[in-house]
Amino acid sequence: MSGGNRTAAISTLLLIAALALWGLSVAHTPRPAVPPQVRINAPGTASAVARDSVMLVGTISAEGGLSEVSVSVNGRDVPLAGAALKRSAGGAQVNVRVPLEVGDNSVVLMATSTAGKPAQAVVTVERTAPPVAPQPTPRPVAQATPAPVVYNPPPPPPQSNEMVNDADGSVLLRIPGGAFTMGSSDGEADEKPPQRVTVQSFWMGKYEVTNEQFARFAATGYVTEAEKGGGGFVYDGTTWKQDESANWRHPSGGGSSADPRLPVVQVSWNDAAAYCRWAGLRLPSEPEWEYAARGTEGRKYPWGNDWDASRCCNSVGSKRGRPLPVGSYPAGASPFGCLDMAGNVWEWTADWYDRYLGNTSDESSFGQKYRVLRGGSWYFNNPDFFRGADRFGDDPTFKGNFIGLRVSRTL
Ligand SMILES: [Ca+2]
Repeated sequence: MSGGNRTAAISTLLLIAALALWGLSVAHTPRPAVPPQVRINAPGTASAVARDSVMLVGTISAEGGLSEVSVSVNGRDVPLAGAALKRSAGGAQVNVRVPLEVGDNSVVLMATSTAGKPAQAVVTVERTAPPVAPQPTPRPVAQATPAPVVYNPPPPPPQSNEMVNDADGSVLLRIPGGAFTMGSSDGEADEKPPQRVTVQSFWMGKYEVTNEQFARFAATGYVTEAEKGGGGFVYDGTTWKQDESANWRHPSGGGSSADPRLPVVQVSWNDAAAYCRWAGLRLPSEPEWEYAARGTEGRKYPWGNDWDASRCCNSVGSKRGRPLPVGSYPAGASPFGCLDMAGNVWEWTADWYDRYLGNTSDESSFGQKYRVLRGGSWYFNNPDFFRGADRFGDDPTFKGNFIGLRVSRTL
C-alpha cells in the first residue's frame, strides 16, 4: 500500500469510527430531562407576636418526590418531628413554632427533591416589640480615699435550676438546651431514621404527676373522662379488663384507692392536657421528652446504655404488677435529674404519633390520630420498651392504670 493510499484508508477508518460514535450518541443519549422541580410556598414575613417564637407555615411541592426538609433560624436547626412536618405524595406541609433568640431575624425553610433539586424560602421575622437582652448590673468601682458613700445593690439571686410550680406543686428542673440524636437506627421502625435535633432550654417535671397533685385539680370541679362514663383499662399483672368503675380515684376499679404518693393514672390525653392548662404548664414535646431522658450523649436508658432492672419500676423478670411512689429509683435518674423516665407509668406527650422526617415505614397509625406515650410502664417485661427512643401512640381518650403524665414549661 502506497503512502497516499494508507493516508486515505486511515481517513476513511476515522470517518467510519466518527460516524459510529455519532450514531451511538444519537441512539443512547436520552432527551435532555427537565430536572424535577421543588417549590416552596411560604410567606415572606411572619410576625413574632409572642416575641420569643414565630409560627412558620409553608407548603412544599416536589415533582418526583421530596427528600429532605429542614428549617433553621439564624443558622440554628429547628426540630421538625411530630406534627411539624406532614408529608404527602406530592410534597409536604410545614407547620412549626420556631423559638427565637435575641437578634434572630430570619427563618429559612429548605427542601430537596429526591432528584437532588434544592429550593429554599427565607421568611423575615417582624417583631411586635423587640426583646431586650438582660444587661448586667454595673458594679460600682471601689474607690480608695476618700471612701464615697455608694449604694451596693444586693447581688441577683443565683439562677436556680429547680423551681416549684405554685398551682400544682410540680418540681421543675431547668433543662439546658442542646443538640442530640433523636431516634435510633436499631430500634423499632417508628424510631428511624435517627436525626440530629436541637432543643431549646425548658423546664421539665422532675417526677410524674401524683394523685396528691391531681386531687388539687379535681377540687376545682374537673371531672375526668373515665369518671364521665366507661371507666378505664385495668391490668392486674395477669388479666386485662375494661372496668367501668376505674378512674383516677379508683385506679384499679372497685374499692381501690389513690395513694397520694403514686403517679396519677386513668387519665386520658385530654385530661392530661386539661391538667396542664389549669397548672399553667404544658405537656412536653416528643423531642423535649427524649432529650430530657437521654441527654446530649443520647443514652439508651436514662441512667446509661445497659439495661438494669434495679433502676426503674418494671416487670422484667418479676411480677411487680403495680406502680410505686414517684422518685423511688434515684439511681435511675436521667442526665438532667428527671426520675422515672423509664418505667413506673407511661407518660403522655404533646405530640401526635407521626412519621419522623425520612421514615419510610408503612405504619398506618401515623398521622393526627394518636398521641405519643413515652418511657414504658410498670407492667412491661421487655427492656426495649424502657429505652428513651421508644415510642407508642394511643387514642387521646384512652386511659388505663398504667398511663399518667409529666409536665413541662417553656423557660
Ligand atoms: Ca414514667
